[in-house]
Order: sequence, then structure tokens, then C-alpha cells
Amino acid sequence: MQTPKIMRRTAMAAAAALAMVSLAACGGSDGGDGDGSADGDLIRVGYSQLGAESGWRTANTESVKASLTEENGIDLTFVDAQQKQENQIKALRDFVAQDMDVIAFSPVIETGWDEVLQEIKDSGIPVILVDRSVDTTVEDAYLTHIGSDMCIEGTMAGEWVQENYPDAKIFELQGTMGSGPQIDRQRCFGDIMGDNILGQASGNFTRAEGKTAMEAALQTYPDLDLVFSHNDDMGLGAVEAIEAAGKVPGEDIKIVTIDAVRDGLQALVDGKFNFVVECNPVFGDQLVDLVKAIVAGDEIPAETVVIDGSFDQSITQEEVDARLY
Ligand code: GYE
Repeated sequence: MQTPKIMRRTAMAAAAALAMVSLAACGGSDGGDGDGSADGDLIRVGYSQLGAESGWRTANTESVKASLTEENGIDLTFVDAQQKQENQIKALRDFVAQDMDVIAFSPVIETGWDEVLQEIKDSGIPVILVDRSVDTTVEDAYLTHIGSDMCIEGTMAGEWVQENYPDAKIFELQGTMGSGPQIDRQRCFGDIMGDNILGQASGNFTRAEGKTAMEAALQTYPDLDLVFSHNDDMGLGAVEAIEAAGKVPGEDIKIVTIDAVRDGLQALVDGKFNFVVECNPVFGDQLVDLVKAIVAGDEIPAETVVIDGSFDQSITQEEVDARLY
């Protein structure tokens, strides 16, 4: 099961190496006005965000918009796909038609991008993959990826459960099915705690769907005593369902989540969550650096891994209040 990721990494390294050569060869990405941008000094970036489904996504969008500014030399076109792949594909095609200098996108799911990625590749516009991963047959489809290691996040959650509740009867709230974080968090948590999982259902990374999935799980698995949720929002939906069923979240049913947005960490301080793995969405500044380096023809890393920590109930209210998101 490790192989696809390793293969993706290798492909990315090769893509970056090749891309550097081709950028150097053509002297820029804009087809030749020589200043690295098609519109005066500003670099034109088309950014396809996948949606606004969670606190994480909102914080990520804020970070991207705060960093990709005219003051920082960027003319940003930002399009929200509302968690629909067809909207993202349309936005990407529009970016090609508009001859952007750089395209960045965060893919809602891993597969289904081959055709549009080939079209972008044929246009010569460099691609930065943001946050989530793609699974594509198109070679050298993107120059570089920036985001967290979702497998490590699943591992951190699994190791904490193994150490603290080795006999837990687990229900897993999965993110959007087929998305990179759902696939990798599930796989790497499952490698450690798989034998303890009673059942799984997707809550599509949203609070409302997390609540609905949890309501059903409480009926189907009355013995469950720990929830592993792929994000804070679904965990918060689960809290509502558990309380409505007359049980105490954090006590009768332990809750382990990923993201560490403010609402999630507040639930930890309040004793409703038990452990939260961080997934840091604030990497807009690093994204700007990548955009500028690409347009300048500089060497860039194939992968920029955003580093994450974790929190247990020893976190204080002051620490939560001091967080950026
Ligand atoms: O964990 C979740 C969001 O792709 C890392 O997407 C991101 C995930 C994040 O909806 O809250």
C-alpha cells in the first residue's frame, strides 16, 4: 500500500527536474515577453480552491488570499469549486484559456484529472499542486506539491490511540471518499488500529454530514467507545450526535480528530475531544515563494512538506486563544 505514494514522490522529483530544464530552455512560462509575467510586473496565478467545507479550508483560503497579493507581485484569480470536481475542471480550463503564468489547485479527489492535466501540460503552464494529492497517468503533470503528509497524521492519531486506549472499539468518520487525506489518513491509522475498527462512514469533511453519519453509527454500533474523525468539523458534528443520544463526548465516547482549527482545539480544552493532530493550513507565504521561483526559473523542491504537531487535553485556553486559525 505504500507503493503508490512512493511512486508519486518519485514521479514528482522527475517532474521537477524536467520542468526546471524546460523552464530554463524557454526562458519563462509566459511564452516570451521576458519579464516572467504576462501583465506588467504582476505574476498571473489561477488558483482553484476545492471548496469551503471546513474550518481548515476557510483558514487555508484566508492564508492564500493574504499572501498572493498585488503587494507581493501576484495577480490572483481565485475560484471556489464548492467540492465539485467538474467545477474545478472548468476553472482549470478557464485558466488555460486565460494563459495564466502559473496554475495552482487543490484537488477534491485524487482521480479523474488526466484529461485536464494533459491539456495544461500541452499549454506549457506550470502547475503547483496544493494540499491534496492526485493520482494521474499524465507524466510530469505538475512541478511541485505543497501540503501536509496525511499519512503521518493518521499514524500520529493511531499511535496515540494504541498507547492510551488499546482496546478501543472504534468508529471512523472518513473525509470525502477518494480524496488524498481520506485515503492516506485511513490507511495509516488502519495500519496501527485497523483490528479495532467496528465501522466506517464518510462525513465528507463537513459538520452536518459528520453528525448524520454519527447518528447512524450510534444505532448500528452501540458498543463503540472511540471516534477517529478525519477532521475537526466532522468530530464536532459527532459531539452533537453523541450528546443528543444522552452520552458524554470525551468520556463515554473518546474523540480523536485531525486539523487543530480553533473550534477543534476549543473542544479539546472543554474535554469533548481527547486528542487532536495538527494539519497546518497557513502556507500562503511558502506558496508565493514557489510561484516566484518558478517564474524566475529557479530551482524548486519537488515537495514542500508542511510540518504538523499534535495536542492532548493538557492544552490551555491561552494556547488556543493565541492560535492563528
Ligand atoms: O483536513 C479538512 C479539509 O485537505 C488537509 O480538507 C485538507 C482537509 C482537511 O476539508 O478539514
